[in-house]
Amino acid sequence: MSKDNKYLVVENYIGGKFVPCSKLIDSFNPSTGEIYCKVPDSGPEEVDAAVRAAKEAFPEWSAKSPAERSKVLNKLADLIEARVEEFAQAESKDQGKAITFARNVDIPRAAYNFRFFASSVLHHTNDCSQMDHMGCLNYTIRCPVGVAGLISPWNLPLYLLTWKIAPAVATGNTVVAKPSEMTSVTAWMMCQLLEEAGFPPGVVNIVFGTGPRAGDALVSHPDVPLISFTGSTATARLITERSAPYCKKLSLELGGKNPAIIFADADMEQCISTTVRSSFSNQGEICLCTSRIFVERSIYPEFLARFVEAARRWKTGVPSDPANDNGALISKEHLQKVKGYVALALKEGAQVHCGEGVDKLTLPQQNAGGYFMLPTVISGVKDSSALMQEEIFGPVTCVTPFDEEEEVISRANGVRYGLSGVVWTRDVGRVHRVARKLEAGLVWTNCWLVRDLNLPFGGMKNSGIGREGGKDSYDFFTEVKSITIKH
Ligand code: TXE
Repeated sequence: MSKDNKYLVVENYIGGKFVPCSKLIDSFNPSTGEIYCKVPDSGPEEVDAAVRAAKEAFPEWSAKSPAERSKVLNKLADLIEARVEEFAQAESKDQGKAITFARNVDIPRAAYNFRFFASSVLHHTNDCSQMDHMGCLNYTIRCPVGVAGLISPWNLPLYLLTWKIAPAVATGNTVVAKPSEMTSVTAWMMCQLLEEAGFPPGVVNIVFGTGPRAGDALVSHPDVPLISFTGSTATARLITERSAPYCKKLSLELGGKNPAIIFADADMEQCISTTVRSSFSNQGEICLCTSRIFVERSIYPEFLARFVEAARRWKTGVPSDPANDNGALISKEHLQKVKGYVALALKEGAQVHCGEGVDKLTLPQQNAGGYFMLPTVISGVKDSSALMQEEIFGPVTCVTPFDEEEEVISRANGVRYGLSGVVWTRDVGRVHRVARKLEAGLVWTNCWLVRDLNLPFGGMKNSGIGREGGKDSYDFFTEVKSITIKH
């Protein structure tokens, strides 16, 4: 770890040691627009060194019992939990998110990822079948794959990175991880705890840098047989292409265009507060955020009025202030892109009810250069509009009425994405019907973001390939072998 005169300087963590990088890139504090830290601009050389270290550490780590590995994961969870505040402050500065969100969601979940997989890896069993007529016994075993390549995005930096590292190392793999170049600090802070937790050198290696250089070097490295990626669909396509010559095992967790379907019998109070949260949490920068709200026509006017009122109460401001629900968006470019969707809506004749261009956000002088945007609610948008089709990944949501169950299912499914959906109704039969027909990997009813980590997480269509969580992570991070013994 190092610090130059003015900024934090993040270093790669390879083979149990911090290794400075000669080329650095700037990473910004989204709430001020100023440089927060300098991050390695790693390329093939650094990635190769990390892969070699991971390869070297693999035989010993994979030979340990799950219980031994579990102990190390639990210790790391303890160490993160003891430093929640330190990590939360850094995550909030680096990503722009509200400190309360970092404190209550990002960092506790990062620690829990290690705790969960430390425990779940102890409980898996394999298949066994007998063929008495052949005098054979068949059984399966699962072996770690080798060096796992893990690539994570900027929206939930430590949360999503540890969602990959924890199951990978719990199942006996060693890893080379590459966090987003825009949010490197908490991953680097975690590296400072790995030795104390008991990770042997080379089991967890973290290489920082951009996607096209460090990410691509990892994806196209011949000694990395598995890639777990969370990020955009466009990058996932590139990764699929680049890893194809090596037939790598891929898990792709991508974006969403998630609908909330609100029937007239919904508990309005609950539904409004949860839908505001599902639309705007973390500045709308969560792949599971709601961005299309379908409301049954009979309650549409009332819903819209109350929803807009509640969206206005969702406080945006300086991330370090615990009174704020939202902080700043990740970057200037991203802010412009998100605002561009609001401009497009106006051009298309839609109505903007609150937020961008309607309400004014007052910020302290030192945050004038920050990338802030208010929760924005739009109506009157056609289903074919880019606003209803593309992942905006910001605090913008569109509200539209519907008449029939079949109609709303078909409209909800009328996008390329298929990550998640929320259904609001008290009718149990309808819950089952709609959930079954929605083209989504996850469906919540009368709630949002409730996650049992034992259940599979992932999307259909352009939202991804594969599932992770519990048994699915175990399956993904291991190779199954069928063994037959003639007795
Ligand atoms: O994602 P990228 P970006 C969506 C969201 C957002 C858009 C762009 O719509 O607006 O994606 O975000 C690494 N080879 N989501 O540009 O580029 C990159 O360095 C290997 C959805 O940040 O996909 C980072 O570590 N790796 C989402 C990671 O991939 C490459 C979360 C994700 O970056 C690479 C984030 C390459 N060629 C954005 N290019 C979700 N599903 O949660 C980039 N990377």
